[in-house]
Amino acid sequence: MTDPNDPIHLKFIIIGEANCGKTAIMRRFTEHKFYSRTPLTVTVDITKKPLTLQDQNVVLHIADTAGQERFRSVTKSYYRGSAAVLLVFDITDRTSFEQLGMWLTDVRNLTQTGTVCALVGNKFDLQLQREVEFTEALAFADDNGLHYFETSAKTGLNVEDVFLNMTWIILGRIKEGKLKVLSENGDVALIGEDGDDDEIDDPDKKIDPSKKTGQSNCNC
Ligand SMILES: Nc1nc2c(ncn2[C@@H]2O[C@H](COP(=O)(O)OP(=O)(O)OP(=O)(O)O)[C@@H](O)[C@H]2O)c(=O)[nH]1
Ligand SMILES: [Mg+2]
Repeated sequence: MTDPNDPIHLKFIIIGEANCGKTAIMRRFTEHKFYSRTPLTVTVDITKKPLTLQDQNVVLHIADTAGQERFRSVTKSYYRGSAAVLLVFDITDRTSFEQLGMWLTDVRNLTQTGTVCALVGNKFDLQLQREVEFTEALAFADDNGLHYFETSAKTGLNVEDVFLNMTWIILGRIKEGKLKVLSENGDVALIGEDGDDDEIDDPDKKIDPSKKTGQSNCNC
């Protein structure tokens, strides 16, 4: 890290099934507001959020992606260079949980080693209508090396925690020299043991999702 007054730009991406609350989480965090009716996201919306952590100024570039299948080929191009992935499902919608494996395959194939991943079970305020138990989601997160949070974009529960925790972890890795920021729009890359940057697109450095289900590129 250099001058703490110079902000570090980090790219976050929010993914998950349509209607699980990705946009609501992003707007709760950036605007402190909740909208009960929101239009579906078409491709990707990027919002910048400045914050200060550990005396370090940071600007998060948050990519809120569309969950609908028809936009997936476009949204896939936004994974690359993300410091953090927030993989969201709706705790009241079992299908959104059952699709997580498919989303994780994209994460493994499209992010670089070192990306921090969080699994976010949203709509906690509707927990009486739960279709996914906390323990089941936590077990899935543990099996796949993900941090697990339950949030409510409606009440604001844990929303800030997700973003701040992920930022905290990334800043720690940057301080340790394990990650470095490549450019102003928040791309990050691993610094290899020999001091060279890992080649992000090297397929040999990717984990083949068909070989092991319990692993991820995410180092969390
Ligand atoms: N009760 C409740 N409703 C929520 C919550 N989060 C989102 N919603 C509602 O769920 C609906 C879908 O939310 P969005 O944020 O638009 O969902 P999305 O994941 O961005 O959907 P796509 O853009 O189509 O991928 C909206 O009516 C939101 O108001 C929450 O925490 N609690
Ligand atoms: Mg949306």
